[in-house]
Amino acid sequence: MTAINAVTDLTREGDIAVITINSPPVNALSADVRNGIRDGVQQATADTAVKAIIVICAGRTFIAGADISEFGKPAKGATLPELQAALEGGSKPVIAAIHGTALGGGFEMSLMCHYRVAVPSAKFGFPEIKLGLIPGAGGTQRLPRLSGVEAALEAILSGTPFSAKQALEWGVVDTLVEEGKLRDGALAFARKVIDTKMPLRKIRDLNDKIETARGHLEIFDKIRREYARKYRGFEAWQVAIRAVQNAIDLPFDEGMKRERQAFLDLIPTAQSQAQRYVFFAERKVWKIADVPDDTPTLPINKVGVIGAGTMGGGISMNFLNAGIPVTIVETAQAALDRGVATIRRNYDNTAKKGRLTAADVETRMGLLDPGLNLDSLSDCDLIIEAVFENMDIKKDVFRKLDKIAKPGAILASNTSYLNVDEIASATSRPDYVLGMHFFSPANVMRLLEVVRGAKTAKPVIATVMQLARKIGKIGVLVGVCHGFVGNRMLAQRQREAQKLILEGAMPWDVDRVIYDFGLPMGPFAMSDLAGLDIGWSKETSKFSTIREILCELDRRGQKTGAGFYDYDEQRNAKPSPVVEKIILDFAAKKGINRRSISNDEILERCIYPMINEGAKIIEEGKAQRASDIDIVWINGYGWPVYRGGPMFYGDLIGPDKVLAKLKEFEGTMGADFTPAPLLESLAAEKRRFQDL
Ligand code: T1G
Repeated sequence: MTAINAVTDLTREGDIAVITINSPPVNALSADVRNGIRDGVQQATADTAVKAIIVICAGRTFIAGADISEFGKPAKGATLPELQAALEGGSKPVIAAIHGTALGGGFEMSLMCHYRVAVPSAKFGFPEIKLGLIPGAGGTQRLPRLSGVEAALEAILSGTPFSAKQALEWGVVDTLVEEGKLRDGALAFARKVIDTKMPLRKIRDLNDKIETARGHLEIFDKIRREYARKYRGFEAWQVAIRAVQNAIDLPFDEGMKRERQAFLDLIPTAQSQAQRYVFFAERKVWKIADVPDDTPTLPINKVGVIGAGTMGGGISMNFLNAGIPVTIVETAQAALDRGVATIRRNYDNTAKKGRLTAADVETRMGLLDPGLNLDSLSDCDLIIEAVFENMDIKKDVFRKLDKIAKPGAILASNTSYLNVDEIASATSRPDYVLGMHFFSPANVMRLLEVVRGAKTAKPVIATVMQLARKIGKIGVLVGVCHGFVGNRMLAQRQREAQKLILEGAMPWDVDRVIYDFGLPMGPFAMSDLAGLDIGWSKETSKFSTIREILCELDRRGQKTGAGFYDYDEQRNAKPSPVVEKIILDFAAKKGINRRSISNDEILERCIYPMINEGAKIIEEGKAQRASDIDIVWINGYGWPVYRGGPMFYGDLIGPDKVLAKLKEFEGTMGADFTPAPLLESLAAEKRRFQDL
């Protein structure tokens, strides 16, 4: 065994050279790994006794892509074109032996080899699009030559890995070897290559699949139509389509050259920087400073859910999906039946779309135990309360639960605003109480705000974070404050939106700016969807806001066919002359001189106070880091991933510019815009939220 460098070694099995890469955690194609492969292949090629070369990885996976942390930094080590020359351009057959996930640059590196073998569990894919990039080492030129153009476009634009079985069908891999016996299987295949004198098969020379697509521009029109909605506001997807089109229209080397340039041009873009930031931010959320990875966790084998309404039902489905039995409790049979029926209907709809079998539906429903008696929760390991958002009601429920639940059971509230410490104070076990704030629809939305109470024990935190991962959520640890992270910042935007429509804008102006910025909908369309009468009642109504007046007029949102917008039968929204008049009259009565308000002001008034509130949240320690806040907004509120999140956006604009604008607004509109001390210091020290 010869050590090529710290992460690569070379061994000989008779006349076969085996280059083994060992660079945990995912053998990313870092400078060291690239150097190791290049130097290993050159050494093996120079060795006259060697007839074939195998490239294989140690650890849990084949190369899972370029090392994302190297992007944007000065290039070092062997380049990808150099690797191509050593592999594809070499004089001896190179076989890539693949297990785990061959992704991005790792997959491309394997396509530079003459042959590929894999274990059946291996996966292949181009996730670059999720990083605001395109494959930059031949993926857009080589994959279409194997899989055909449509399949290649699908793989590159979806970023979703495909199976080894699919790879075999497409000729991406030449054979599948026995699971767990990759090295032996690769050696046997190399033996066959040598003994049967198989040629140096270069994918670059395979043109039949691209020739059949030549002139069929409809392929690209169709894929553009298909992805236009999903990629509204994104840049890289159009660049990817262009690159694949080049594979058809241009000679291979020209296509490669243009792909490389397009890839290099995308790296410094704000979108790719944002999406790469989010990649690491999504992995940081799980790291809790004072709750180390080896903190003991509690077994969660049975869950109780109180309340079978929209939230209770959705919450239950997460655990049923993970094979965890759920006891769901309601106060009335009718409400219970309605809740259980909704869960079954949701599963039936998923089955209709072919994403579940009828048996899967029955398995999940079989794990659900509906009841009207709280006592049935006495053997649950975790009980989640999802009742009406009222402190007294919640404290009453927790008081009862405290008597019923077994020792060591975790009690969680799905409150979206209320003080979890006060709820915990209703029990004798505040160390086993925390918030688990799901987002509607709870079985779909990925975000879970895990609200840490003042007394919540570390094993309870560790247990719930681990459970979040198990039910497919991204858990973000937040502290107790009104509205936690997401809703607390949302309140800033909603407040300004309400003020803007009095000062001169119309609801549809504000919504258009927020929609064009990249969010799925603006504040007023969102209110209409949720219902304007949440927390409103005729009894308490004082006609003090536009929303109250609309409710009085039974314009309660989409559900009544009218709210801030008028809705047609298909629920398409259109600006409402009725609302326009209500707003103008209301402003006049308030003596407000309306003025024309620019789109920039609308955006800054809606977003900058959110960034400012985010700074306060960090100051108060209600979030561990700025990127956690960004993960909350991307996964809970539809903030576009290509803008990285409110705090990343604040860094992009510059804390100094955000501060200056807030001060300007404060000067004319008062304390709603008073900058957070943290923002002041970041601006003064020319630092960013990311540097914290
Ligand atoms: N670069 C750097 N670090 C990476 C990495 C990568 N490509 N992939 C993973 N990590 C780190 C990650 O941050 C974490 O670190 C640890 O590895 C475990 O990851 C030229 C341009 C492979 C499916 O986009 O999808 O190639 O938090 O927690 O859930 O065309 O990681 O422990 O410190 O995610 O088991 C394309 C990204 C790059 C693949 C494993 N490749 N990775 O998932 O573990 S662009 C990707 C993944 C490219 C070329 C282009 C997943 C995984 P830490 P993890 P996992």
